[in-house]
Amino acid sequence: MATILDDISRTFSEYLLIPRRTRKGQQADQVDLSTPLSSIERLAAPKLKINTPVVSACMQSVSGTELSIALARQGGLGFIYCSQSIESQVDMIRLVKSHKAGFVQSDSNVRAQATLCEVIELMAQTGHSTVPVTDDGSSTGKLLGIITDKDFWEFEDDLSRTVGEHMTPYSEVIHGLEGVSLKEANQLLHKHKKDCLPIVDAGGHLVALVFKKDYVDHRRHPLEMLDESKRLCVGGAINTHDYKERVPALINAEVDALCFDSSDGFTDYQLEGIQWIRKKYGPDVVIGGGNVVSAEGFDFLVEDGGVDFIKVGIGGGSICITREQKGVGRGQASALLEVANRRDEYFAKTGRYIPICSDGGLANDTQIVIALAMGADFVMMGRYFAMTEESPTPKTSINGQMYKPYWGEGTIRAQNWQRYDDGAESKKMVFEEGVDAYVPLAGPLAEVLHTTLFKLKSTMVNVGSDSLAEFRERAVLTLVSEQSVVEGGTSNVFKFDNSSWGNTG
Ligand code: MZP
Repeated sequence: MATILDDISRTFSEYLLIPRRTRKGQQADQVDLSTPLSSIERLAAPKLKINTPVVSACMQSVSGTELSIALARQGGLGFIYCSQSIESQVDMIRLVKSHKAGFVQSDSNVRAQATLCEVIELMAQTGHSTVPVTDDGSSTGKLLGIITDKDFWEFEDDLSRTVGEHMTPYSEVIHGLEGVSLKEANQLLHKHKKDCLPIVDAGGHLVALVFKKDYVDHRRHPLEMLDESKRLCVGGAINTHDYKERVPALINAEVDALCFDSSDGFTDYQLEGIQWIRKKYGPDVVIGGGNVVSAEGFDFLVEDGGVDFIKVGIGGGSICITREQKGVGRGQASALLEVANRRDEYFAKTGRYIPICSDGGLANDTQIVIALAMGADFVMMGRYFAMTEESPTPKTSINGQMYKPYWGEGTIRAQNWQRYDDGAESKKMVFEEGVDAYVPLAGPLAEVLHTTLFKLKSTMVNVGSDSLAEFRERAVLTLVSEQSVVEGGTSNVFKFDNSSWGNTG
């Protein structure tokens, strides 16, 4: 006969945090939100740590290039989806990694014979006001000079004159030599009061450009997730079907973390995939596994597979209908509590700490806070990021409101056959596990996330915690009754409806 668990499948909205003592001097702006994304062996430093405990879902309508860049700049990590060809996933990863390397390849170049009119057109097209002049007009040609929008007056000068007549010639261009470090390049920019530093090789060919604005930008994003070469970090989703081809390609593109994207990770297929990657690439590559919703699933992927982090959650996603369609899943709070408990037992027994990611179903900022209090090291979100300006879908106006399309990976639209079949050969999708929907546009990622994280930090102060580890340790939660949920809202007051003020003038 089937086993019936004693506990009810519970969700985040059924819990509240009880405040703990706040120490003198504890303030939201001093809370540290950094968290490990890879296993920790006996208190050694993790291979990968993120500065903000949020990652974006491995979904077509969420983790595009622009979103992954925006999220990495806020200290989180985007997981570029694998429901696309290996080549296009690799291209997206490369785009994120090359976004702001400090050294960038020049993408607007001219020959000295070009006219001012042509260079004005180029500047308007690319938005760049500094253009290297090379012998063949390419980004790797011999550098002859630099022309900027300060070298001519568009409405005064004769625009049929050549770039060569107006540019700063190479002999007067402050430049760096190939091999110079980013720090030295920035020092040259500072010393010579320049905005752009061309880097040339021993033969005088253009290699890269370094911009002052990138340095300033970096200083403005202190939590930015950078790799050792100062490039933005990015994750890549993988599946159990083509990992033998996809993983080498992603590793070659220098992806920072891999993550199996599967609604059910408690399978021999995923175990084989993890073991294959470990055997080929050793312990250094960061691998996430899942999804699981039980201690048994955790043991399977950690003890047998050796994953770095575990994703928890089946059926809670905002666009997910797996529970309705298949009768599989578990309330997200119950799943997370059980897996986090097993993670702590495993740590006590082995000294190996496995970070846990709560994936899907976070309906508001409060639930993010509760998930982190319950033991998640970080959260993965789809809907939340789909609502931002940077998600890859187009803005759409419906009845005067702006929306963005958001669809599940288990929809026919996502054409993601591998994820939802039984791990064998791909086959035609017989039923959908996700829906195709719209979400309201919330604004730029940085602004939306800033509010969420500020709320999180302020709750952490209520619980007397300076770090996420301390938050998990000190958190005391209580189940709430339906009546206490009602009590938590406003009561017996007339609420002003801001939106109606505009209508009534
Ligand atoms: P949410 O943040 O929108 O609530 O949930 C995002 C999560 O839902 C994803 O990270 C993934 O685990 C899950 N997901 C993605 N597609 C489907 C589906 O089509 C799904 N059923 O459940």
